[in-house]
Parts: sequence; C-alpha cells; structure tokens
Amino acid sequence: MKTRLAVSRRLRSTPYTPRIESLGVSDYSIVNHTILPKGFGRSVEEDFWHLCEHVQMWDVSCQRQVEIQGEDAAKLVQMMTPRDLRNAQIGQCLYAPLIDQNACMLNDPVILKLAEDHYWLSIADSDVLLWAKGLMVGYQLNVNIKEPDVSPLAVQGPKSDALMAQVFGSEVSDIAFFRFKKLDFKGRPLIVARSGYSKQGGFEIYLDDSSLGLDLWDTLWQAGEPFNVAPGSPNLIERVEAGLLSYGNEFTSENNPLECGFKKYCCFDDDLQYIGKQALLKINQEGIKQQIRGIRFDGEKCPPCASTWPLTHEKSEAGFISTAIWSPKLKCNVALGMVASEFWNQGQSVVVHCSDGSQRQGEVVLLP
Ligand code: THG
Repeated sequence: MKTRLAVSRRLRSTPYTPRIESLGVSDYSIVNHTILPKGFGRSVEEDFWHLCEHVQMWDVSCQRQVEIQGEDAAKLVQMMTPRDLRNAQIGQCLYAPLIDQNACMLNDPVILKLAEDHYWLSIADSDVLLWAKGLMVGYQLNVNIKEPDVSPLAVQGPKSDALMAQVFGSEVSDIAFFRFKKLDFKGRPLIVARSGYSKQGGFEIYLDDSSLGLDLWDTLWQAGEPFNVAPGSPNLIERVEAGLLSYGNEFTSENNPLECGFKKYCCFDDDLQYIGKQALLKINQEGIKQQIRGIRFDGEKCPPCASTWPLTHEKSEAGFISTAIWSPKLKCNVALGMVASEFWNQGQSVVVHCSDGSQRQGEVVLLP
C-alpha cells in the first residue's frame, strides 16, 4: 500500500507545489512545518549524477525566513549567534550557529543582511521565530519579527549559471559566493544569492510573493530545457560527500557549536557579547569530547539510515553515525557522525553497526 502524507494548512504547501506534483513528486519530508519534495521517482544515485552534470530546480520553501527589522535588529541578531557580525556587509550571506544560554545549538541558518536594520535568518528545522520573539519581549528590544511570505527556490548544478542568465541576465555571473543581489523578474526585484545546499554551484532565489511562484517556476523551467533541467532536492550523497551538516541529523540541541566543527564561526573577543558566551568559553577551555567526522565503510550498499548507528572500536563505544549512504563515485558507503575524541583522528578504524544487523569495517575521515 502506498502511504500518503495528509497535507493540511498546518503542514504547509508551497507556491511551487502544483508544479512539483505535476512533475511526479514521489517523496516528501517536512521541515519547518512545510513540505520539502525529496524525490521524483528516480533513485538518489540518478538524482546525484544529474545534479553533478546538469542543473536542477529545488523547492526549498521550507527554508523559512525569520525577519528581524528595526532599531535593535543588529543587536538582537548578534545576541543570537557567536559568529562576529560586526563587519557583515549589506548583500552578504553568513552561515551562523545559533545557541542558547548553555551554548546548545538551536539552529544553523544562513543570515542575510538586507540593510543595517534588516536581517533574514534562513533557518534549518527548528522554531527560531519563537526564540527571537521571546528575546525581543524579555530584553524589550525595538524590533519587528515575523515570518515573511518568502519561498526560496534553489537552482543547483554546473549549468545553473547558464540557466539563470537566461532569466535574470548576465548580471548573475557577477554575484560572488555567499553574496546576493536584487535582480529583476518581470518588473519585480527578487533577491538572488549564490548559495545553496550543495557544492555543485548554484543560486537561491528568495521569492517574496507567493502569487508569482508558478510564473517563476515555469520561466526557469522553460529556460532550463536546453540544459536538461530536472526537478530535484537536497541530495543525500552529495551532501555527505560535501560535508554539509543538517540540524536534527548530525547535531541537535544536545550539541555545542565546537562539537559541530563551527569554531571558525565562534568569536571569543572580549568586546563581543552574545547569549551563551560564558558557557561557550568554558566548553572551549575544557575541550570537547566528541566532534562530527566523516566515516567511510565497507560492504554492500548500506540500508537507509533513519536513526543513529553505533560506532565501536575493539568493544569500546566510539560514537555514532547519523547519516549514511552508498557513494557511487567513491564506491563505498559514506557517512557523517559524532565521534569520541579518542577515535576522531583521520584514518582511525571503527566498526559501523548498521540497522540491518550487519557490522562493517570503517575509517574516520576529516570533513572537506
Ligand atoms: N540555504 C538557505 N537556507 C538554509 C540552507 C541553505 N537554511 C537551512 C540549512 N540550509 C542551513 N544549513 C546550511 C549548511 C551549510 C551551508 C548552508 C546552510 C553552506 N555551507 C558552506 C560550507 O560549509 O562550505 C559555506 C559556508 C560559508 O562559507 O559560510 O552552504 O542551504 N538559504
């Protein structure tokens, strides 16, 4: 029997959903209370090769924006993250951990600086809106906070520059990595960033008017026909090989940013204040006991990794894997997981205990 998802107003559809449905969506996930198309009847491997060779359009409307605007906007956004935003520029995208007072991870959004007093937090799967509103009330900050009508559409893959130039003009090629510009779409300026949840290159279009969704989709789709465009989604093989982490999978609110490898996004300068700084300083001084690593392991294609799989070394617990999949490029299974400090060095041998009962010989690798 085919299981279906009962979509309601609460599990939100997107401006692109009618096209996603007519293109034969076969799998949905739910992120930020919004449906995320994950498959179109092809295998993850087929989607992977297509993404590496051509161009795909992804409905990533579930990357919801938390808009923070007003006199205290910069202050509030800085309170929420250990990343130093003092030199952030208008037009910049910044990947940033969000932490609570205990330095526990709350989210890892891409922050867009739209103006000195205007930010979007393009969030992963947790309710940042409520945390931000709580801080606004508790600290009596002069800001407006809302989730605007913004539905990102990602164009990813090596032919994305060529496709995007057809619709937005040659200006797209001037957008640097993790920068955005406002580009005209039928008389309407849309934010277009060179970013996205893959390492194959590409853009994210932040459509801020749902009523234009089908027009935007159709225009890109038509322009993409010569480039072999296909519908797609964040690809598990590509994401693991690229070392792109996922909140709720590789790390949760149980983890701190140092365990996630986000030290480069943590500022400890005396003159920068943010929530959780004291706790984070203490963790940094004491040193962490586990950190996210890549793991390669032997054997046949592993089963889908829907929970965590234990890692051991000579009967000692060594951590766990949170995401695993067969890599057709590397011809082995590849995974991401949290590895204890005694075992986190590159080349360390570990045993992976898969959910099908098999035990596979594996090796720890550093993230790219
Ligand atoms: N795009 C946008 N919003 C998002 C995501 C996205 N929100 C949810 C989720 N993805 C957040 N997670 C990530 C994880 C990694 C990256 C982006 C968002 C990423 N990282 C690059 C890297 O690790 O090499 C670049 C980081 C940097 O240079 O700052 O792209 O995909 N809009």
